[in-house]
Order: sequence, then structure tokens, then C-alpha cells
Amino acid sequence: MGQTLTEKILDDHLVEGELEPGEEIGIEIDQVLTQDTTGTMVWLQFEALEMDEVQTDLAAQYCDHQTYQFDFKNTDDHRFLRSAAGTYGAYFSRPGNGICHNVHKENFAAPGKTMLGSDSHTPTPGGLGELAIGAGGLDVAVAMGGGAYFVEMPEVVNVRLEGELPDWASAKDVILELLRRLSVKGGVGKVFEYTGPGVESLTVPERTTITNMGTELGATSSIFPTDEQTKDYLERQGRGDKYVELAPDEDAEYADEIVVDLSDLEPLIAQPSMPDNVVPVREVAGTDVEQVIVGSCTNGGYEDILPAAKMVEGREVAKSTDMIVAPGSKQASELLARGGWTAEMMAAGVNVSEATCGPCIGIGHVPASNSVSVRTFNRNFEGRSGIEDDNVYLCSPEVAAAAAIAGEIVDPRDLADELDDLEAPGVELPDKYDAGKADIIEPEEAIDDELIKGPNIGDVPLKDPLGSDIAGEALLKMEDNITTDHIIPATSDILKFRSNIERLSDFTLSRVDETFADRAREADGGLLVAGENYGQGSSREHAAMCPMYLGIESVLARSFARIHKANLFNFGILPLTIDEDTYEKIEQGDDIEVVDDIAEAVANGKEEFTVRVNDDWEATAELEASEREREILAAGGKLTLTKQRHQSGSGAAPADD
Ligand code: MIC
Ligand code: SF4
Repeated sequence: MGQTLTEKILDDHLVEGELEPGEEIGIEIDQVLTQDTTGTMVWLQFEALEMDEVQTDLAAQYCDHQTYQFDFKNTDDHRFLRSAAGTYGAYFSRPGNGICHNVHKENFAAPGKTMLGSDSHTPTPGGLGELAIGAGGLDVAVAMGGGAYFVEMPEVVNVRLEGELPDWASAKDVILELLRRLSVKGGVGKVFEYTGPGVESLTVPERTTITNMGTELGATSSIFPTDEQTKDYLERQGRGDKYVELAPDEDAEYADEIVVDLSDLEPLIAQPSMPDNVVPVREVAGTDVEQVIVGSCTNGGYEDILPAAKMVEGREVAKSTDMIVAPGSKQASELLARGGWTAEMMAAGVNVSEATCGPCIGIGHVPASNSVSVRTFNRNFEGRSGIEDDNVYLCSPEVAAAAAIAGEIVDPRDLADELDDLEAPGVELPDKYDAGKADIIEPEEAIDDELIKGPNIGDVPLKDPLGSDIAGEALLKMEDNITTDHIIPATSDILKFRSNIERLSDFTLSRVDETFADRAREADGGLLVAGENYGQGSSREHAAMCPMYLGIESVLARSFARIHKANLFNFGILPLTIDEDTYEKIEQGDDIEVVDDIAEAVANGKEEFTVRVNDDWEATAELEASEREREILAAGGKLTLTKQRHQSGSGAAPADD
């Protein structure tokens, strides 16, 4: 039987297990990516593991989320990250050089390689045939130390693309269409592999928009084969030597097939406040728009901003609407400036920002109260923009620019009918991505050779080994699709404590219940109860670390998002799955006891646990965990376990993890 492209790359990197869907596999990692808000913990953990040097072919540290450095704590974090990259041998991308996924795509992404990144949109370079996976920081630290990465072998789904995109439909509409059909849970445990005749019509930047936002489906990764488009893109980036031809076997078998006829697509938009709340733009046309932002790792490239710039050229943004362009990278900014496009946008009334994630997580350009913001981003979770009860819509740069011109949501096809000189801008790549590299510090150019820690940089918290009892109050009962933005929000006032778990934990679940952290401290721990897809969204391990710090011992949920579940294991929190009846019956404030000698049961491979509620009724909860995950839980977390092994010399380092 032939192999899918995903299986081929995994096979080439396999160090443990078999490529059977659902089985745990260990793979070797070639490249590692970290960014400023997760990176500090990555390096603190790397330090705690007593590693000397990065062991992967390449590691890159980006500073992209909080580049405005509102607080010295952010600047201290950036300085620490530069010192860590220098000390341990990673590339360092300076604040303002751009978003990790964009800068990585431009400079390092390579077909056929594996990558692990401490950011959920790490799968972006799948658009160039790299198999890239998002993970918690500790998994990234271990991989950087040469350890294998362990993940459940995903099902590989064939997304067969047919036809070609019509005018005004874009790559964003491909992924919005998949979200419309499959929902934010539709990709859990899956890799989406794109095939079919429609692939060749899509440029690499269009492909990376799709692979980037595969994360919103909950997917483990997304990948395209390589072809002339890939070669062409790499050559224009001056990296033609990295090209490798990659394709699935003709008789490859997929777990499922989804057909998308590109020629049937029309401009789509995700309504507040979930990326899968997708409708045709025409359905919400006429909605007043106060703010439009073009940018982010999904649509912040040169090729994304150029269409918007062409649309506003020679016109004015509606007086009732602010339009902001936040490029995904300095390369994009520089090319737009050299091409005269920045001046055109400025003349049209666009506010051109530095290259940053910023507004995507509520850092700058927070929308006004009761207003609508239309963005080319990938997430519109409630409150993420920096204001509760926000109304954020997600769409393509063309739909965003149309909204900025009209001051209201409008299908660009209808706007083009109205304004007879508005033409579909199409997709255009520059002849050469000729831009400076001054903001990348190579390992050989390192400025520092020891870690520089500011006063806000704390220690990595450790948990005691798993005990025999887990009992306590159900401190919070939550609904379906709780995001890590709910668990630990990312806005500026909170983000500055990412390197200081003691302070950060004060904000745990504050978006769901402001009293939570105080109650958890008072109760000296307890349990959490949640619906489906608990922990979707960001990879931030802080969403497990902070509850652990507050004494949370177990989460009872209908189902878990992949990265968050791994993070719960890594920080020694027992993730138990419950059925719908149990979920419905448990109430916040109930006393819950997991009946059993937990440490022994976990170590012995027990899958079903009895949960006793209020000493009154009982239900069954399941632990779906590999042997490795059980060991991690028993030890009180992955850092403790890895350190123990390191010290005892028992096959030592993370490589054997
Ligand atoms: C996000 O988009 O939510 C982030 C901010 O990039 C996160 C990383 C983080 O929380 O630092 C992600 O996607 O993993
Ligand atoms: Fe940055 Fe937003 Fe992309 Fe996360 S989703 S990496 S915050 S641009």
C-alpha cells in the first residue's frame, strides 16, 4: 500500500512506534521555533534540563507578540531570549522583524523536514511541504535538546482541491469553507493533506494561509505536496537549493476525503466569536464597520497586503472606519515600501504599523465598545481583541479592504459592480524577495554567551509526584470550546507576566470567573469541569502551568484539544474524559473524589476511574494516556521526570524520553 505524504515524512523521522492512527509515535525533530510569549519558559526549561546546546539542525527564537515593549518586563523578556539564543546556539529574530511563522517561512522552512514550535500556528510551513506541529514549550525544549517528540499518529485526511479560485475568492475562503463544514473540533487527531488538480494553481503564500489556519480546525498539522510553485517561491526567496520534490504515492490510502471545488468558492466571513461561525459575506452585508485590520500570520504577507493596497490605491478609506495594516514581517514591509505601496496606503488613510502580532491578541488597536472590527486574522474568540463583548469578523484581505472602502461589510464583487474602476487584484509575488536580513542574528554572530534575567523572570514551577488521592471541589464548571485565551488571557496587562508564574496565575480563568484564582488558593486546589474541546486554541503551556500552580489536580472534560491535553500531562494534571450525562449532572461546587489509589492506578495502566460526587452518586471517567504519559503524570510532570532520568543516567537525556 502506498503512503501519504504525511506518512512518508513521519516514516523518515520515526524513532518509536508504528504509523497506526491513534498509536503514539516518537519522531525526530529537525527544526524548532519559539516566540517571545512562550519562549521564555522554553529556555528556562532548557536551562533546568541542564542542556548545553541546541541539538536540532536549526532552532529559531522570534520576538513578535509584544514588540511595542509597553513594560520593561517585555523588554527584559526579549533581552533574555536574545541571551538564551546566543548561549545555546539558536537564530534570534529581533523584535519588529515579524511574526515567527512569516519570518520562518521566508528564511528557514524547508520541504520534507519536521518542525516543532511553541505556537499553535506552527503548521504554517506545511504550505512548502514541511511537516510542522505546534506543542507546549516543554515539549519544544526537550526536542531542542535532541529528544524525540511524541504524538498520537494522526489520521490523514485527503482534501482534494479541484478547479481554480474565481476572482474575489481567495485562499482564506478555502480554509473558512473547511471551518464552515467541519467546525473548530473537526480536525482533532488529523492531518489535512491537500491534493488534486487545484493545488497547482495556488502559490506558496496562498497555501500557507490555508495550512496556518488548519490550526483552527484543531488539526495536528496541514500539508501540501511540493511542485513548481514551491520551487519558484524558494528561488524568489534566494533559497532554491532547499527544494525537494515531495508527493504522496498514487495509491496512498487516506482515512477520509473532502472535496473542495475552488471554482465554487465565494467570499466568506467568520462572524463573532468563533472561527467556524462562517457565512457568505453577502449574508452580513450592510453591517457598519469601525475598524479594519489586515495582518497576522494568516494574511500578513506581502502577497496578502498588496491586494488590499491595490484596492485602496487612489481612494480613501471611509471616514467612519479606521484601517490598520500590520505586516507579518519586515520583509513584507520593506518590499511594500520599496514598491511605493506603503505611500499609496498612507495616502488612502491607512495606518501602517510595525510587523507584529499585536492586535491579534489585544495588544494595540483594541476595538471601541460596541463596535465591529473586521480582520484578516485566524481567531476571533470573545475578548481576545482586548475588550469583552467584542464583535470581530474574520475574512480575506480583499473583503477587509472592501469593508474599509465602504465603511460596512460588503461582498467585494458587489462593491466592484458599484465602483466601476475596482478590479479583482489577484495574487502577485515579487520578482525577488529582496530585503535586508539585519534583524536576524545567526548563532555564529551571538551577542551574549550567558543568560541575562530581569527581575520579572521567575523559576519554572515543579509539582510533587502524583499522590494516592484526588479529591476536592469542582471549582468551576465550563461549557464547550473553552479556549486557552479563557484559561490564561494574552492581553498586554497579563502577557507581561508570562515569565512569572506566581503573578500570572492570579489571572487563571479570569475571563470565565474573576474570583477563580482566589477561590482556588483558598480551597487549596480542586478540580475543573468542562465540556467538549477543552483548551482549544493557543499552545501556551501556561494554561496548564497556572492551574497546576493553584493546586488543580484534575480536569474532567467531555473532550480535550490536543496540545492542551499534552500540556496537562506535562504539568502533572490528570485529564479525565466524562460522558454527557455526567457532565450535565455535575454542578459547580460539588465535592468530587476520584476513587482509587491514583498513583498506583495510573502506573498500572488503568483506563476507567470511578468518580464519586458529593458522596452521593458515582460515574465513570476515562484516562486515555500512553505509557509514557502515565509515567509523566506519576512523576508530577515532564520536567521532573526528564531531570530524574538525566540525573540517574538511566538512558538519561530527553532523547530517550
Ligand atoms: C495565539 O495566537 O493565541 C498565540 C498568542 O500566538 C499563542 C501563543 C501564546 O499564547 O503565546 C498560540 O497560538 O500558541
Ligand atoms: Fe501571532 Fe495571532 Fe499568529 Fe498567534 S495567531 S502567532 S498572536 S498573529
